[in-house]
Amino acid sequence: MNRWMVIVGLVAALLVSPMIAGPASAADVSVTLIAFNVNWHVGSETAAATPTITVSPGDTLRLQVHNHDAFGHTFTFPHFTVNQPLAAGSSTNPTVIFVNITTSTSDNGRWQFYCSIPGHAPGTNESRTGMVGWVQVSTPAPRPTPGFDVVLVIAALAVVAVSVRALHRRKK
Ligand SMILES: [Cu+2]
Repeated sequence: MNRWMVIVGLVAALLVSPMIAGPASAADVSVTLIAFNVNWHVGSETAAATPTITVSPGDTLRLQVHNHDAFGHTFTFPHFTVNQPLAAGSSTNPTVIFVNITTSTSDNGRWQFYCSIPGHAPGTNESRTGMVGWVQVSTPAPRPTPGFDVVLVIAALAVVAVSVRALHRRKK
């Protein structure tokens, strides 16, 4: 084994190694969404209003939707055909509902949810204001499919074999 063989082998390994990791698998994304002061907040009452929740396609968004206000709201999410009433609650005794949303690549994009109580989220369709938030479904940076990885490994091994042979031939 000469040193060229080692060098070519190492270069090939470096080229191929980042491609061997498979695509990110679907995850459960748990989020607490709080209705408070006629705004949506993620995690706590004091978190910023009009939040954006980001998931990857294939993820299941497991929402716990709380109402801390002493009057009713709704959790209304047209893109995912969800429309659930939220009875009055309080900070110490919130009303809680559970909403699971499973995404796919066909959901890629930014989708608005809101509260349908008149005056809480004025506007129409995806451009309401006030008691609104968004779910951003984004595909992570593309990775080669597992089948393509195998092709790359074979190609890299072929490059090594051909290089080694060429070096040997030159020595003779
Ligand atoms: Cu409301």
